[in-house]
Amino acid sequence: MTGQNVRNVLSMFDLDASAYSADILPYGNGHINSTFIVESTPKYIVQKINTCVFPNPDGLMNNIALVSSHITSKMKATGEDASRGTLHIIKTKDGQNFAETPEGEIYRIFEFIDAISHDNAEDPSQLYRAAKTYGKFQKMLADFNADKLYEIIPFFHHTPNRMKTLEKAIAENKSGRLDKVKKEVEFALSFKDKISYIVDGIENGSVPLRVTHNDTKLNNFLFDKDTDECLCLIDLDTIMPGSLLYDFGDALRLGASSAAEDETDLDKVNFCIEPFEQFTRGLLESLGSEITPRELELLPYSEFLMTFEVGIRFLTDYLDGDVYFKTHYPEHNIDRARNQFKLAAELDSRMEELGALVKKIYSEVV
Ligand code: ADP
Ligand code: GN1
Ligand code: MG
Repeated sequence: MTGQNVRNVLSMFDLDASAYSADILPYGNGHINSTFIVESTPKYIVQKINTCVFPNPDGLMNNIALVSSHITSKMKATGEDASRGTLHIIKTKDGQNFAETPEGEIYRIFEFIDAISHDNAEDPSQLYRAAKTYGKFQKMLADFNADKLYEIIPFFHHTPNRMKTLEKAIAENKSGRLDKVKKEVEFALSFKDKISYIVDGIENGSVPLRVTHNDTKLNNFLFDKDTDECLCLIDLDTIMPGSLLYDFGDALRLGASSAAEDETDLDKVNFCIEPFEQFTRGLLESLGSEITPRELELLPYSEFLMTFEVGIRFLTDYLDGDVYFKTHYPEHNIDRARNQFKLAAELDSRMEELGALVKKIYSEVV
């Protein structure tokens, strides 16, 4: 897709006049949508929505509109400036939350939030600040009526279901790549009995359903580019009822890794305890005794599980022929899977130590 396609789309939206002739450049490192920045004053973020992943743009954009306006009102009520506190949708000239081109492509535009994201933590204290932002996000949404939300991707973090999808991909071997990944498949299947603790908790009520973000990887948090203050969580595409544990684990799978998600030198891919400690501290300071005993107990496990889960999703996509995640070269998905499996194995072996650390932090802050 070229900047010209995006430029044609701009005329459908109600923008500052300078935007229509400004430079348009690809932006960010998301794996799902195609993101561009419009270099006008003010700047804008334009996204072509991936309709294979999000086939209901109406439901998707309605969720984002509801959640972002809820957050905006909460912030305004406490006298805070919401302009960098959540996403702000720019409507089309006919008042819609997205535009459809004659070719059937779906685009949306947000105000550009003057801030940056980090693909990996550069300093463990970023995780403390991210956790505070997450805690605030969670609190602001505590009285949001989850029934208003369209369930964007059912079973999104249902790991046993993700395992079934992997097994189907193995059986079908659509890409013909199965022989190359026997070791990874064996690794994935060996964890089959250890992947249902969160869904079991939801079922038996020990893990409450909350309105959760469901995609809290570090580059979905924005930070002030000068002060590194953590400002907000973006990428609200997967807001749905879910578990706090999904968001905790997903934030740390990259936030507490020593390397990028696609680092191929696995000796460089290690779990770092300090960001884990910082994020846990920030979250527990924010949520206090609102966290249930079972949630507390499963915090370390959730990081293992979210790392393992996305590992099996990358492996599944590799076997399916790279149809879901954006890839930049043929082996990208399997490199990501190996990277996440290395971390997952390390996390699995450190559960006791991390459990003790969580207990210690809880006793200090709550
Ligand atoms: P994807 O769903 O593909 O991950 P995101 O919505 O996360 O797409 O956007 C990709 C990246 O673009 C983000 O990681 C962030 O760096 C940047 N970004 C997205 N929206 C905004 C915004 N409104 N203001 C500033 N940066 C943004
Ligand atoms: C995708 O959209 P993005 O790049 O923030 C994916 C997440 C994965 C992540 C892996 C809707 O996140 O679930 O954890 O890639 N989002 C969707 O990096 O599938
Ligand atoms: Mg993203």
